Amino acid sequence: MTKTVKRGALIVLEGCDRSGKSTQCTKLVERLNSLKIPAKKISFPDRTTSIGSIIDKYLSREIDLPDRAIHLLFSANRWELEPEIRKQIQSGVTLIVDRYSYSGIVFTSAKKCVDLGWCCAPENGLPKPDLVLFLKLSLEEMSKRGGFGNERYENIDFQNEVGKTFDKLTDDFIQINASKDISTLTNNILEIVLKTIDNISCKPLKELNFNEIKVKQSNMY
Ligand code: DGP
Repeated sequence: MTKTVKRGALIVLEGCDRSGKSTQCTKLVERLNSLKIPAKKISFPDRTTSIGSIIDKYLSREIDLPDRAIHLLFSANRWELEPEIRKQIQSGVTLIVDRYSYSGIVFTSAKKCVDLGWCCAPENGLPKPDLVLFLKLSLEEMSKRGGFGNERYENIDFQNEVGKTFDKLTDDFIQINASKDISTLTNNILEIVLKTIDNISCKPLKELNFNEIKVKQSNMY
């Protein structure tokens, strides 16, 4: 008799720049692996693909692109990894994803060039995360961490706008106070992630559908 493999969980960490997402994703994968839970990290944008290399040039200001064009490229970057995401999840690997469709929607929407509905449309149908953790950091703390480089979007005014737009989109996010120290934060996040992994058992992976966005449904953790 063939043994059915329990699928992995799709876990997304979102938040403004400098909120510690990448560090927490890495630490989380290490902790899960040390508990013998297969887990891998994925980051968006994935700058290693050909679409990702155009995004990289855009972010480093080497090239300019119209807002709608770059929006669709960020989305295409997620779609090109979609088959791999499904494959990994079905083979039992939990994916810890550093940014996802929510960043895509919010960063374009914060430019105020197109409406939210237009920003959401290309994301519909991508695998829906089992859990979205939003790392929340005040603007004051973000500016203390500072260290913004020369990349596009790396300035406090725009990040402020991004934060406000994320606040409007908190669709079932669990909010995490990102001002805690790194290991306390990892412990907090791990606890929630382990519960999610336990709970998904036989539930199939769903698909994103932003046609009915729920606004303001978050709880501060
Ligand atoms: P990161 O590698 O996480 O630092 O992301 C690079 C920058 O790109 C960061 O300022 C956030 C922004 N970004 C990430 N995903 C998207 C997206 O889907 N669309 C847009 N417009 N910006 C994004």
